[in-house]
Amino acid sequence: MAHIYIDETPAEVKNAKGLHLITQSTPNGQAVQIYLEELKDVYGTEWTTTLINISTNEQKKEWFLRLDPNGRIPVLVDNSQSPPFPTMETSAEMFYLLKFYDKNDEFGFKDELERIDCLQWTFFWHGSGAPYQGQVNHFTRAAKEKIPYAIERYRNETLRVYGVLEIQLSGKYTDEPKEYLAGKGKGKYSVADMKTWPWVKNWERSGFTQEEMKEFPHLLKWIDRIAARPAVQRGCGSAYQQS
Ligand SMILES: N[C@@H](CCC(=O)N[C@@H](CS)C(=O)NCC(=O)O)C(=O)O
Repeated sequence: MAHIYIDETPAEVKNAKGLHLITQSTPNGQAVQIYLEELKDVYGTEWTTTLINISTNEQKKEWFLRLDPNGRIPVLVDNSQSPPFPTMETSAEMFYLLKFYDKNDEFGFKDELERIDCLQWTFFWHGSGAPYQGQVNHFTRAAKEKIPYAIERYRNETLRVYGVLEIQLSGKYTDEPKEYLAGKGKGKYSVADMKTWPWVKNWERSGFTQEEMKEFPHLLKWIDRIAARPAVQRGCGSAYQQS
């Protein structure tokens, strides 16, 4: 951990006073951006940011790989730890913030079973949502060759996981509709929602139709409910756009 910074590490990263986020405003970047903005509203949390452009492959350079061997944004470093502590993977970064910067569990839970509920919905999107919707974007937009089998497989899988979120939010099997993914009763806005929302809100950009989305009325209302939050708007806003 002592050698996470080298000469090539940008000064703004190694000299940051405390929390520093290296990001680009993609759905993965936005998840952590939104949580930091929420923490600012509750606790006045401060951090600094380095915006990178992943198309230049900055994230594959040694200075970056020393912080995140996976070479992907976002990365959160905390220079207030001794030695400085880097975290990779959005959900782990959010759980780091929950542990060290959200002392009242404002966006988490104190009850142990609700904590597990929050973990399971965060993991669900991390492992079973983001990778599929990411592949939809890749095979429909980025891939040089259009492969119908791959497009159909990942579109269907993404619609299936949207259906899982719809089951949870509609209360189909519990007779208790929820406003948020995790927590007792109607649920509570938490890192599970912040992890999931930046992807799902992009359903149209991922090529899903209004007709297809009609199957998920509770999910669509959840998208609007979260979109109305000022911190969410800032977390996806101009402060994170490359100039
Ligand atoms: N599982 C990772 C995924 C991170 C990820 O895929 N980041 C993308 C941008 S959204 C990236 O950095 N891509 C550039 C690359 O793969 O070189 C997380 O949740 O943090």
